[in-house]
Amino acid sequence: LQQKGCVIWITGLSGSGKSTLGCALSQALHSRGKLAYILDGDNIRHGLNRDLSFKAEDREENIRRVGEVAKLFADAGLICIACLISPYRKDRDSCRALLADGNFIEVFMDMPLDVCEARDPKGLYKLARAGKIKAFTGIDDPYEPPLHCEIVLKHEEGNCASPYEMAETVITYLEEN
Ligand code: GGZ
Repeated sequence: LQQKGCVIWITGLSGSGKSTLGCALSQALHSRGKLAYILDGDNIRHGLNRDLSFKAEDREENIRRVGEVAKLFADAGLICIACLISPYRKDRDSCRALLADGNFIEVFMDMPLDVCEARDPKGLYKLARAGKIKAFTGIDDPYEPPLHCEIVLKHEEGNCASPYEMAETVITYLEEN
């Protein structure tokens, strides 16, 4: 098996398409014979991180643990795709620091809040606006967009790239770097 492991870290608001991109990317990699594995915040919070809430220090611990697990996958030679809101810049940077240079690829789902909120796939924004979920990212909890990340997937009005097109953008980056 000749494959260099790495971590593709997808960050962005709830409803910005992180998990959808993660799945499309994983499929595209598998179809090229690459081993990839998804770590999804929503799933991990039901298992490994079920003891963690959404207060700031628990989000930090959530990201720290997933960063360590992602590093283990990368050490094992897999392409680890992490899909978490990961709202704090310093926490993402700490995960980056665990990997060798070039092996942490940060992908920012640059999707405006109003678009995420209009999509509201799980009705969570509605609950947050009604005060039924507290500290919801983008509503009453911060999101710090990356200042320097490897890939920005920008939402263009009326010209929305499909998850497959976005996955190809990431794969092109991997091939060229
Ligand atoms: C943000 C929340 C919250 C609050 C529940 N804030 O879009 P989803 O529903 O399916 O995924 C979100 C998930 C966020 O988990 P992460 O582990 O990615 O978050 S973090 O990186 O900030 O630790 C959302 C749901 O959990 N969810 N309450 N208050 N998202």
